[in-house]
Amino acid sequence: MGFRLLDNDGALANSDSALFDIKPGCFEERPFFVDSIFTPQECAAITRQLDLHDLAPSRMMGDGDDGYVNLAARSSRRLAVGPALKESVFARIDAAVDKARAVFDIDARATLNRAEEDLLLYGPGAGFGAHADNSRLAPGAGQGTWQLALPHRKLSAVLWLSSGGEDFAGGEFRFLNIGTERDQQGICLRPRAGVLLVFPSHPWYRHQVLPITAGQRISFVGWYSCDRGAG
Ligand SMILES: O=C(O)CCC(=O)C(=O)O
Repeated sequence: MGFRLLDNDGALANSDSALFDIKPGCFEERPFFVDSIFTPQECAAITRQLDLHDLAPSRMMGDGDDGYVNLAARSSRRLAVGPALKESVFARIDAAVDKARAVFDIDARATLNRAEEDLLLYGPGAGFGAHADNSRLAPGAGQGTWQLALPHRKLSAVLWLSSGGEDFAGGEFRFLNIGTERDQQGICLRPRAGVLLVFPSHPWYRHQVLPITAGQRISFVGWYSCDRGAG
């Protein structure tokens, strides 16, 4: 059965204190969207235009006043990217995210708007700890109870610019709660240059990036709000 993003998120979106329970060891098959939107050659051309030394700490959900925390040194770094390059890459990502709406049963009258974006670089030893893109673990409520922190994020999109096994080793993208009883480790995806992954930002799609053991892994990330049309 299709997964209704708006219905499922509605309760969470309306309250800051809404809690969302995921029990340990609880796996489900839920959809995500994968498409190849750039060729490896295009990815290499984009990478050549980046300054791989212009780095800042990356961020994730946390207890900061604005809902974020900066991550420690053994994590991905945020890369600066000029507006022209960023918009030309995101024009293609935005169009693919719009195509993905069918997978998530998003109402045709709703509009998806890119609300935030990041460009991430991972060197050897770096990874991205398990997290949900719009929620954080509720303080004192025990493992698996999540609290909505960034309600505007409804869909997450990740475009990989480099390939696992070629440009870097390790660095798999792992959904922790998606899969069946058979794959208790969740689903692990090996990034390929030019491939876009789209999934809902809420805690069912909790994910992590496993540590990179060699090379460099680069990804663009975008978060989309979903605004209902009038009427
Ligand atoms: O780099 C990736 O593949 C994923 C990044 C991520 O999980 C995030 O920015 O929230």
